[in-house]
This record gives sequence, structure tokens and C-alpha cells, in this order.
Amino acid sequence: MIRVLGLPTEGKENFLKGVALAPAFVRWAFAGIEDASPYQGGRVLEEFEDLGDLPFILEETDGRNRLDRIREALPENLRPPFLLLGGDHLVSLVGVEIALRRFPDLWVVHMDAHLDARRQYMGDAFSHATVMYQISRMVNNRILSVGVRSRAPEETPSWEILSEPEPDRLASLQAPVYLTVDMDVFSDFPCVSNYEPGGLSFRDFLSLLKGIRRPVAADIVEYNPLAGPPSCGAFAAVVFREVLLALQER
Ligand SMILES: [Mn+2]
Repeated sequence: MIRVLGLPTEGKENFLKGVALAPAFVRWAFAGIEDASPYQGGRVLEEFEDLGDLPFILEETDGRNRLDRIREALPENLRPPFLLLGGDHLVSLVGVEIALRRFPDLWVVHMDAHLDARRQYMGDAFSHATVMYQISRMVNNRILSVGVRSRAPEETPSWEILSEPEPDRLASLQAPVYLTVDMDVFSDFPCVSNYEPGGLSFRDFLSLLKGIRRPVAADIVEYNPLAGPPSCGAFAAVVFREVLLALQER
């Protein structure tokens, strides 16, 4: 059974505060949408094991410290298949760590407007801006990034970045996949801390999602309920449902 855990966390370096409120908002909006997906042939969500939300982990020191606090707070029964509700993108580091224990050949599909490939950000090696660099070292560059449209000169990733949404490239992966969805990957989702114009349409997202053959764990991060209208909650809740359905055995 799929496990769901909310990680209400954000760091001192986050530009616009509020992403720690996302788990509560997604759950609230999720109660108001249908369990069946019109995008996945009417498939209906099965029951999942809800591990609840951790208490707020709001860090004013360094990211490594925040990671340790998240690790200490994780329930022992968190193992694949699972879906983490962030929180900022640092959450993915913990998610990949756990999925890797079970699947050493894990690949990571990374949907994001940003590369998050900095070595350091504001003097810190562990944050939403460095998380994919850290993950690339854990999975030996077995990452596919898609939706990226903002890149700092110092970001020199050694993994593959798709210039277009290519579901077939995702479908070529036979290995187990960890999916991380940074909500700023979407072109029409204003409720994020670091908005970038352009990006994936919801339909692009759905076809990419369907392209993933063996999803084993996922996270949805960087939704900031304070950054835009309440309707963003419904959008995020539908993304949550679609990712849960993708994790559900087909
Ligand atoms: Mn990100």
C-alpha cells in the first residue's frame, strides 16, 4: 500500500515563505476533489496508508541541520511505495535516500523550472537550490530533468536535461524511478516561491507521468499556498491524485 507523509518544512534561504503550509492545504483541497481520474482512464484511487504530517521543521541555521531534524522525525515504516508532500525541495534528498535503500539502481525524474544544481547557495550546501547536485552524487547522475528554464552560470550539471517534454525518453527507463515534482515546473501555477514563466502544461505533465514505467516513490514540493489564489489548492490536489494513481499498481 502506498504511504503518504507530509513534510512541512522550509529553510531560512527560501525566498518567499509559505511552502511549509502546503501539506495542510493539499489535504484540505484533496477532500474536495474526485477519487477517479479522467486523465488515467477513470482509474480510482485505492486506500493509502496516511502517515500524517510531521510537525513544522523551520530552520534558521543551516540545511544540514534541517536534514538531520527531518531524518530524526521520519516514521520508521516509511518505505516504498511512498509519496512525500513538501515542503521545499530539500525534502527530495530524504526521499531519494529512503528509496535508494530498497532500489540501488534507482533513477530520478526531476520536473522543475530550476536545475537546483548549485554546489552552495547562500553559504549552504544543503538547500532547495543545491538539492539536485546532492542527489546526483547519490545516484551517480542517473537523473532526467525536464521543464528547466532557469539556470545560474555556476550550475554545470553532469546529468541529462530534456529540452522538450519527451515521454518516450522517460518510457525508455526500465529501472525503478523516483519522481520529484517541483510545482514551479508548471506554466500556469502561480503559487510558488520562485515563479518562472513558460514551462510544462498540465497535459505535458500527464503525458510525462504516464511515460514513467516503474514509479516507486515520489514527492511534490514547493507549493506555496500564500503566493496565490486558493484555487491553487485544487490544482495541487489533482497533481497529488495523479501521482498517487501513477504509484498505484497498474
Ligand atoms: Mn526545485
